[in-house]
Amino acid sequence: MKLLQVLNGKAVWPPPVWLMRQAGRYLPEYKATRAKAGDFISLCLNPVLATEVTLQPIRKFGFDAAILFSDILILPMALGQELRFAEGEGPRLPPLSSLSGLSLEKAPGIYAAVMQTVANLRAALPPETALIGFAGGPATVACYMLDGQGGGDFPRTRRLAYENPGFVTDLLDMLTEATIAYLQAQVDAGADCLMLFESWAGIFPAAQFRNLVIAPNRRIVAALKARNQDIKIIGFPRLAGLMLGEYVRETGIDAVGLDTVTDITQAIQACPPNTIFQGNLDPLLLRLGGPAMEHAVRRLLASVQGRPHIFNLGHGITPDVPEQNVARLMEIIREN
Ligand code: 1CP
Repeated sequence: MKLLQVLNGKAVWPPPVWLMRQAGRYLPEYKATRAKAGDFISLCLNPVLATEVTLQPIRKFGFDAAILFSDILILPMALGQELRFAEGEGPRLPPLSSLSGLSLEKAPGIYAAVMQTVANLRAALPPETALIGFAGGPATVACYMLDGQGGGDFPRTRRLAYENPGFVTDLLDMLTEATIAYLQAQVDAGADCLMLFESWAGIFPAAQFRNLVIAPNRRIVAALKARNQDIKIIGFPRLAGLMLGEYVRETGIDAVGLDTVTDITQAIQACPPNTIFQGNLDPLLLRLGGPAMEHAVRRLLASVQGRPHIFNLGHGITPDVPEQNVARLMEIIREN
């Protein structure tokens, strides 16, 4: 598996490639399967259909890795918080004001469905395609649990972090333990490596970034590595800015996802030597295609030549991306 070779520090060329949200609404076959499932959550919790949508982009484009089809908010749902996806508006949860009533035993069926999908996937995927298991980072998941929705800068979470830090820390402790168990179960079910999505890491000031993002991520990495000698974990502290180097150093993560705004050459300087990067092509370029995309892809490839690198976007694919641009992207990378 090229992805695992890179995560083990080998400079594979051309680099392995996968795309965040590679299973999604830009693919007509995804929309058809989602319609069959009824709604997004039912799709996530149906092992047969979730396996199918995970495999669709692998069949079509031959990515080097598949990512479990699920969502970071399935974990709060498994812990007992209500979750719904309002059509066209994203997730909605009742904003949390106490931890009572949340526990991993709350909804074991949810947990079991996800693990069944992981097992189906490992059995169905070609041996050269790595299976990535994932969870949201505790700070990012807490943002949705406390604010009840995305779309802004999580004002309730930001206030609570100052006004009731004990509550926020208790929630993060609980989520950290739940995330360790959830990711361990994915490894046991067949995930080849893991990714932690700290998509909203960048909303916190430095001191909170250390307590709420770095410390829980470090605990998760340490616990999983203590139990699984060779497990590799990719972190994605989106919009971490100048905190990126500290994040990589302190968490012990094996590779780090770069958002769109980060200059990869500066990231190389800010992080420990031999840090492995993933990303950071602007998703808008994948929508636009043509010379702008081709130029940026070649420039990114040139800047990582000779390094272990995972080709990806700086954030997820948007539903308006034409499929032929994804096919062209793969051609450019593979003709290198
Ligand atoms: O309508 C649909 O079909 C739903 C769109 C969709 C999809 C395809 C959502 C709703 N989630 C997903 C799948 C998903 N989400 C995956 C599957 C694997 C793949 O990449 O192919 C993964 C890994 C995620 C992770 C996720 N969910 C993140 C972290 C990554 C990121 O994008 O920053 C976050 C923040 C979420 C929350 C979420 N789920 C869905 C939406 C619209 C949102 C974001 C809401 C917001 O803007 O705050």
